Amino acid sequence: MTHRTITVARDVQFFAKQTAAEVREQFARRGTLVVNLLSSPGSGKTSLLQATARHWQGRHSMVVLVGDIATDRDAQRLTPLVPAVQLTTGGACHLDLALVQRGWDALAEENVEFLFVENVGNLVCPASHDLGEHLRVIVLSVPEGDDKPAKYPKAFRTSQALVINKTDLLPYVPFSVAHATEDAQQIQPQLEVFSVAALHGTGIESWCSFLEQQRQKLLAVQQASQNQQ
Ligand SMILES: Nc1nc2c(ncn2[C@@H]2O[C@H](COP(=O)(O)OP(=O)(O)O)[C@@H](O)[C@H]2O)c(=O)[nH]1
Ligand SMILES: [Mg+2]
Repeated sequence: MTHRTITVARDVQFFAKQTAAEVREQFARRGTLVVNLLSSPGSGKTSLLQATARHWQGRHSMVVLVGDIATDRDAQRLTPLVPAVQLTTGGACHLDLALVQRGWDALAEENVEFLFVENVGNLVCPASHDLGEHLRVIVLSVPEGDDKPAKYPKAFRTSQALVINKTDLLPYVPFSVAHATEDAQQIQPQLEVFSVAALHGTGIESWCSFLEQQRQKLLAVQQASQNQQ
């Protein structure tokens, strides 16, 4: 049997990364901050979005694209509060850019300040897919254990913020916020950390202020680049 070696001189995800960068730029020009939420199933992504929507009601515009393998239950939970579209992957363990784009087109919303993409619950695959987001946020809940940052480093390494949720359960479950934070920041020193209990609205104000600041930064960069042209 003969062998041939083919040298791939280009990153196999080159075109996907290029498209994601273009999408990021388009949303920045519209003034929309795109936030990709990653976590294992049940950590509280939808609850965090519900709490965020309640906190901002009437003050900031947000929309949600919510990914799941099956059902539109999360979209049903969100639509009484904000425009939301369910993205059903039919088995795929993560969202891709094409599906997100379809969801965005289906929303047909204008002047959106915050676009949240709730990824499929999974701490592995979503970490490898750029959805054109400006901010990647990982949600870790207290009952999952504080060892998860060290066990799933890529998800934490590629995120800019960590939300520790279900802190109301700290008296009942062995979990050290300090330990989880230390491990996560060892992997990603720039990681901003928020402790919340989404179900009760605890800590939501600082989380929302952080998002508002991130959008202001995006607008400032956008303004500076327009002034240069
Ligand atoms: N005790 C407690 N439960 C929560 C909290 N946030 C979410 N939950 C519960 O955790 C479960 C999963 O939440 P969900 O938002 O669906 O998680 P997702 O799968 O990441 O979107 C639900 O039963 C929520 O009511 C919280 O802050 N404290
Ligand atoms: Mg959900």
